[in-house]
Amino acid sequence: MSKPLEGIKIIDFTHVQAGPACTQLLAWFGADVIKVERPGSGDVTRSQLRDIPDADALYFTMLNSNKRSLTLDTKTPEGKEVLEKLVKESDVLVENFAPGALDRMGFTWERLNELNPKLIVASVKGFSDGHHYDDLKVYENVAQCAGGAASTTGFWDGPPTVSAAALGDSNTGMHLAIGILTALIGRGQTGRGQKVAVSMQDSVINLCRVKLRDQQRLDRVGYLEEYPQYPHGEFSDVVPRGGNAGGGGQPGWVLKCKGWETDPNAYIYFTIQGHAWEPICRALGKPEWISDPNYATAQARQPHIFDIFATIEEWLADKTKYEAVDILRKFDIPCAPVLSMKEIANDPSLRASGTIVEVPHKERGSYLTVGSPIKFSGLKPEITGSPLLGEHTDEILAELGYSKDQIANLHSSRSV
Ligand code: CAO
Repeated sequence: MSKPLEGIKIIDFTHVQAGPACTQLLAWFGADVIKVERPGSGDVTRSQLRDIPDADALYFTMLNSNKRSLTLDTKTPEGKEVLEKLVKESDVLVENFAPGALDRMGFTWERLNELNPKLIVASVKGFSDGHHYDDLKVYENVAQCAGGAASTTGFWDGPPTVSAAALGDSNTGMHLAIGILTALIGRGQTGRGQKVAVSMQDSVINLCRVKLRDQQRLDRVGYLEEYPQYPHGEFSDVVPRGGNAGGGGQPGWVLKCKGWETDPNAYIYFTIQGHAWEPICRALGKPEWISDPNYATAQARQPHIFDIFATIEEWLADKTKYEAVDILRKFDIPCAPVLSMKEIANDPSLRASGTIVEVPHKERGSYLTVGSPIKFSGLKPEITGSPLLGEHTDEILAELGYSKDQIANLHSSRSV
């Protein structure tokens, strides 16, 4: 089966997580992604949080599948020459270096555009160009704090809290992938490449859109009716942390199930959808709540929503999270078990769909990774292992027209 991005050549000048997550996605869909890494060390994640001595760490292998690896010192004249040749033959260059690093290397946008006017140059930075923090180096949690996620996550009596989901890193990579694909379509119309830039702060803000909604509602009316602080607690003038509240028009909470005393994940998420109130009452064996004026409408329920959740927890006390969901699904109630990473790793449905895949690796044996979350009717992304450092250097140099002797010289000058 041919892949839609086949024939698109990408210089993958990325490291750590935000950039690699973007280029990995494009590689799954068929692009030839050439990971350019510093000779000797490579992407820092190759050696970060190692679980097997001297083998590439999972941090690297899980973000760099389906790519080729070229070692290249782009600060030597010989290395620069190789990169220039590559730039002339490529469609996209993706980078997530610290602000100014590519310019200091001599590869400004103007220079890249001069070398190849069709090239799309895609960058991730912590903050957008011109922002008063645009000189900062940024990692995941910095972006979550600057993007409004931390101030609105956690419990109201605790500090701002970051999420385990990579809202700053992988999320920014996904935004960049959309930008690159858009620029590729644009190039089809104009024949020209362009600069595509995504900041980690902006990408987090984009996901915190509903919190900006809430800020404006709070400014206008002084309270937020779906937050646990309403109606008994206090609101200040900023969107508060709402614990596990539903956040939309549907109240919800994480509720204890059988075994919660010893199992940290014996919980379900339970949502009270307005029009599902009747089935909820039936499922819980509380048919009298259906017509009781204290319970019949969402507005009537809100003042004692936590008493309702407590009643549901009593009902859950003798049911595992799986048993509970199996009952509740029959009543069309939106709910799910709280799953541990161990349960996710072993979930047969996730294995069958290709969301969790086991892939071979030359040094590690096989490892688990997350496959494509995007499913197509005409494409089944095949996930391959990540490349070893410099595994494809000679092959890529030969494709660029270098002879065996020239390749040997590049090796001896330590440029590759
Ligand atoms: N050959 C020669 N030099 C290379 C090279 C290569 N193949 N690859 C990288 N380098 C050089 C860079 O040119 C840079 O040199 P100068 O500082 O002399 O200009 C140097 O390596 C270090 O790059 P860096 O500053 O990007 O790396 P860092 O470890 O200090 O910072 C990070 C890491 C992530 C904080 C920073 O890159 C950054 O802020 N990136 C943008 C935001 C981002 O993507 N963050 C998310 C990372 S995922 O959590």
